[in-house]
Amino acid sequence: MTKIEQVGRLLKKSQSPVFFTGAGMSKESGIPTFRDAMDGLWSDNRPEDLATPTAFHKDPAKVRAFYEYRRDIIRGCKPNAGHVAISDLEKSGSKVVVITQNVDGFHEAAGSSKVFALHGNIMEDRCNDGCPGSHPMGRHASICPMCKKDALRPNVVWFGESLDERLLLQSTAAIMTCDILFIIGTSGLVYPAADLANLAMQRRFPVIEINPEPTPFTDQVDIFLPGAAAKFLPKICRFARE
Ligand code: BJW
Repeated sequence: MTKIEQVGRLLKKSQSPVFFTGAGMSKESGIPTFRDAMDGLWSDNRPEDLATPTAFHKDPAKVRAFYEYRRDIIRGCKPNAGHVAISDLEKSGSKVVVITQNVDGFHEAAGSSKVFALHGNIMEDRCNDGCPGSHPMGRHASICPMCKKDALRPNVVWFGESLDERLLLQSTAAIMTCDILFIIGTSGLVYPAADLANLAMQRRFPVIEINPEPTPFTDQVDIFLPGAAAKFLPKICRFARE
């Protein structure tokens, strides 16, 4: 039996799979990852220069320009076969939960209904001064519609900022109660998200990782599929639905 068949069989038996995804999930959509050496988003930019509250305070124009650049990339891309495979699995009756670190909204766009987007949504803005709510981003807009201050920023979580506590609790609960976990396309270097996957390592359910490169999780998972998410997921999910 191939590894794909093996994983497909495990997924077929599962009632409550969780997919924990990172930037590699959207790589085949054309969105660069964060840390890939050759074409990562930050291979020319240090994260601490762009994705921190301090950076925004120091140079809001530079940070906004970086996010406009990223939004333009996302507007030109769409969910790939991997996102669609996960969504189709849910449509076939499986109680799928997606926990994603990605801010591109592609799991939702592909049709997944239960998505915990831990690091926010890049296509929305919110007020950096704490006005409630988020807004669909306006191109190059920076004035908060509520307080009228020049304080709009992307609705994402920067280094040093806390993640939404409710989302973290819901994600933890999903991992504690799932019966199979997929860790897909994440370097596992950013916390507290990485701790969700670490939590699963004390489990009694299978953990599968899909990534072209080994990560800190690889030695602890049951099955490692070395390669692209968009290549493996359609085959695995199709097998599980048959
Ligand atoms: C493929 C593929 C293909 C390629 N198919 N795969 C504990 C220890 C140490 C530090 C900390 C700690 N706890 C907290 C911290 C501090 C910090 C942190 O984690 N630092 C580490 C970097 C050391 N964390 C925080 O600050 C967090 N907040 C927090 O802890 O609050 C509490 C607090 C408050 C105040 C003071 C102190 C603490 C917030 C973290 C927010 C992260 N935000 C970002 C940016 C989002 C906005 C934006 O998009 O600009 O989120 S950083 C960036 O990394 C982004 C990602 O979601 C995240 C994870 O990256 P990911 O997805 O893993 O991508 P890559 O590029 O790293 O990896 C891609 C992978 O795909 C690779 O493995 C490839 O091989 C693979 N791949 N092609 C499948 N086709």
